[in-house]
Amino acid sequence: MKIGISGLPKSGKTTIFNALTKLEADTSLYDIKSEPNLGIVQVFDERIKHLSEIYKPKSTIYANIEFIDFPAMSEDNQDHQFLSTNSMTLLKNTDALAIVLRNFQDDVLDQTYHEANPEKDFNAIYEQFILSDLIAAEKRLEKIELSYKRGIKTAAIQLEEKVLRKVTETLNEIKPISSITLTNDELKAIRGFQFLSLKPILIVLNSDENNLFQNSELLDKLQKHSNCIEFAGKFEMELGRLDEDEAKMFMEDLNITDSAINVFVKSAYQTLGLISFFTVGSDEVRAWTINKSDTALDAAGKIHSDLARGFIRAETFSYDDFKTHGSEKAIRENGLFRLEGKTYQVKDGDIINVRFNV
Ligand SMILES: Nc1nc2c(ncn2[C@@H]2O[C@H](COP(=O)(O)OP(=O)(O)OP(=O)(O)O)[C@@H](O)[C@H]2O)c(=O)[nH]1
Ligand SMILES: [Mg+2]
Repeated sequence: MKIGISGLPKSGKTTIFNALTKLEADTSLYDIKSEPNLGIVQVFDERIKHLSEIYKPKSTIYANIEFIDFPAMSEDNQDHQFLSTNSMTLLKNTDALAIVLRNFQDDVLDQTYHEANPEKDFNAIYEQFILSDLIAAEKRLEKIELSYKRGIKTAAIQLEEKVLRKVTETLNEIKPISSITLTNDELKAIRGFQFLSLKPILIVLNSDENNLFQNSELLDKLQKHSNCIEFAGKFEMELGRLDEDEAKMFMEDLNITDSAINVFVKSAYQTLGLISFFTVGSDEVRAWTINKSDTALDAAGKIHSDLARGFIRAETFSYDDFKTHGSEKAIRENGLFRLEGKTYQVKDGDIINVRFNV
């Protein structure tokens, strides 16, 4: 899964990136960088750790998240090209965006930009996403008109046109594409555009350690736009450099109960509607990430296309049952071992072995 970290200049994007990845990318009050930072983080899962202890596999594979920390978007971009073409392509290729909003006071930043105003900043960013989408959609509509004039009028193009008309209408009302109800076919027709205002958004309120957890009113307002979490970015980044016991002590001082990455991952899975299923064995214990609504067939395809093509059934039991009973044998004896078909809706924590024949 790829998550882009985006936001206005000096909102603390790279600081949050460092806190999440434990990398040490440059943060600065003055310098402006133009290239993104990349980092990959394993998604720690207690369940995988436990399964690995029992199956003792040759390899244990956790899910991972790739973070891309983008250069800043400007606040009042005249030509709406808020990122270089290269960065824009990277941004569009993400599965979700984490939008960092500055909620800390800093004399230099207050003067150069304005005093921290997270809600205003969020709206400014969202408007840029909407404008960028609108430009792309309108460009395509012009091309479609040209095709029509040349006599090219396939069903696919007509569907695309119909959806793009809906899209531009909504964007012109300064509303995101995610606010339109679209069928799967309609979504497919515009998937290639990778519209920004269609992406799941996770808001990261970057507070000062002095005002952390004192922003409930603001959080409520932001929550209306999208899932929102609050970090003291700089403090979290510094915590990442301490050993575990030391970090724990400092966290207690600020009433922080969980690491930034754990809080982030939980919220990201929720925002994106994701769950985990596991495969186990003496070779490999592994976590897989799928959508909440995915079926056993989707899960099989996630592992390998052959498994979906030759799908026979999914031998399934739940991690919780496994934890309670301690072995696959006990799971079977207690009638908790299930044979599921293609349309079975996979649940978070299912342990699956796909029987297939190709
Ligand atoms: N007090 C305080 N300062 C912060 C916090 N987060 C970031 N800063 C400071 O703000 C400045 C900018 O931080 P960066 O993380 O580089 O911000 P950025 O959004 O990546 O900046 P650009 O990529 O240049 O737009 C640095 O001087 C940070 O130390 C915070 O939570 N509290
Ligand atoms: Mg940065």
